[in-house]
This record gives sequence, C-alpha cells and structure tokens, in this order.
Amino acid sequence: MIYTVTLNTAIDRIVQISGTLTRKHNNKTKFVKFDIGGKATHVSVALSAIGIQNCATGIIGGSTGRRVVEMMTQKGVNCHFINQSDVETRESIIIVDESGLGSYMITQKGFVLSYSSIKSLKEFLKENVKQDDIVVFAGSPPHDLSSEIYYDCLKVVKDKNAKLIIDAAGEYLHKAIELKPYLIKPNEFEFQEFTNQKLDSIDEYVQALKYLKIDVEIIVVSLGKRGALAKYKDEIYQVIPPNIREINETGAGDFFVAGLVAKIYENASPSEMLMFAAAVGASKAMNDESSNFSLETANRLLNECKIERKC
Ligand code: TA6
Repeated sequence: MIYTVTLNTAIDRIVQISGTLTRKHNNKTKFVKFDIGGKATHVSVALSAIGIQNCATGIIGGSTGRRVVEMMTQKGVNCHFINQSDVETRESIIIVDESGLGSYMITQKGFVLSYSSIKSLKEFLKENVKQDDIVVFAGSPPHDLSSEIYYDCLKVVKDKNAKLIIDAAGEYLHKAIELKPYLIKPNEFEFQEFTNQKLDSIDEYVQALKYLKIDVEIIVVSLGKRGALAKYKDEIYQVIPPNIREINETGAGDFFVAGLVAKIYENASPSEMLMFAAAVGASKAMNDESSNFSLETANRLLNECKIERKC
C-alpha cells in the first residue's frame, strides 16, 4: 500500500491574469479557480489517476480542509485525514499570467498542529503501515512544527520497515536523513542549501551528488526545465524532459514525485522511474490547475524524454 502524508494541507486559489502581471496596474483576471494544494495530496491525486491505489492522510482544519478532502474524494482518492477543530487549512495563492515565465506562488505558514492531531496521525500510521509499504511525506510542515516532532512521525513509519519518501527541505530534510529514507527529492535550491554549495552547471550537480555520502537509496534532484538527476548506488542519471508548452507548472514537482513513486511501486529501474516522473510532471505543467494531468499525454511525452548516464 502507498500512503501520502500532508502535514500542512492547503487549498490553492489559482488566479489567471490576462497579459503579464504588472506592478501599479489594474491586472484583470481571466478566472479564479480553487484546487487541491499541499504536496503529498497531489501525489495521491496523480497516483489515483494512474490507477495505483493509495491512501492520503495528514491534518486538515475547518471548511477549507473539508473542501480539499471533497475535491480529492471526487478525484477517486481514498482519504483519511485527521480533522483538527478551531483551525482552517491555509489558502495558497497561485498567480498565473500569460508571460510563459511561470507562476507566482504565495503560501501561508499554516495552523499550529495540536498534540492530539499529531498523536492521532501517528496512531493511524502505526495501525496501518506495514513492512514494504511506501509512505510519502511531502510539503513543508507548518512553520511552528519542530523538526523533532517531524522526525517522530517519520520514525513510526521507519519502525515498520516501510519505504520512506521525503520531499522536504532545510532542517526537516536533515532530520529525515537520520532515518535513512528510501528516497529524497530536493529541488536545485534545496539541494544547494543541503550540501552548502553554490551549484550551477549539470556537471557541478553531478560532482556534488557523486561525493555526497548519505544513507539514502535514491537521491533525486529536480532541476526545473533541465530535468532531474538521480543517484542510485554509484550510478548517476539525468532525465531531460520533453519540450512542452507550459501553462501552469504549480504542482509539477509533486506530480514528478508521484511518477517516481508509481515506478518504485512497480520495482522499475531508476531510468524508467525518472523518465515516467518527467513525463507525468510535464503533463501536469500543461494544465492550468494545480492537480490536473492526463495519463494519456504523459504516456505520449514519455517517448520524448531522454535519459543520460552521467557516471
Ligand atoms: O507544489 C505546489 C504546491 O503543492 C501548491 O499546491 C501549494 O499549496 C504549495 O505547493 C504548498 O507547498 P508547501 O511547501 O508550503 O507545503
């Protein structure tokens, strides 16, 4: 079974602007839509669309939280969220204009998780996760959550000998590494911060990965339009994504993670895993919402992804 855990759920308010977003100007909207936000939630949506059974968990609050769960359920995701009272799931603002240069994302820190919500989440994981299950923790925890509490949640999963997949940054990523996760997926900025190096060219990333000694089976570094690098054992691969007309890249990284998870679930090779992830992520970026993608388009794009062995 695959579980996804979103500690800081969100609803995305997607504001599409006509033309280019300009300061000191009345920027007219074309439309405003709401969609599922938060990162692991997107992993679940993508997995369900691919046809892989999974369960989405985490902590929600108030009517926005209930709305996120409703939208996920409509997309066929099996949800088991802990409902914390007297708080509201945050709203993220995503501004998409017609410049083709990418979206603006504005996020809030999210509500403070109560002791009892965390206890309920840990109990749910303890009761349900079995050996060899895959458990994805993706997204920034609420700012006030200590990395020790984050670690405690991950440890419940690790103690079950399940595969931990982590998409987090900063102190949370550092803390997660102590538990030897199966896969981590920092983006280029998070990876530079993690390794404390200024990196630019693909070769610099390859060298940094080559000499990085951490106890993680697969390290994937996403590099935006340059694709992604993956280190598995002593091998490093780069996937070069297809050339697409990008509409809204919000969530593309989360869908990329879903592609990785789908292939881990099928015991596929690292190169197959990377190619599929790139195709799923690219297909997401061709949609204007945060959680929409087409499996058919992803399968077509798969033929346009290229893989290179870097060492
Ligand atoms: O990756 C996109 C996204 O999941 C948005 O949907 C948005 O809600 C945001 O990221 C949340 O990111 P955060 O790192 O704050 O958990």
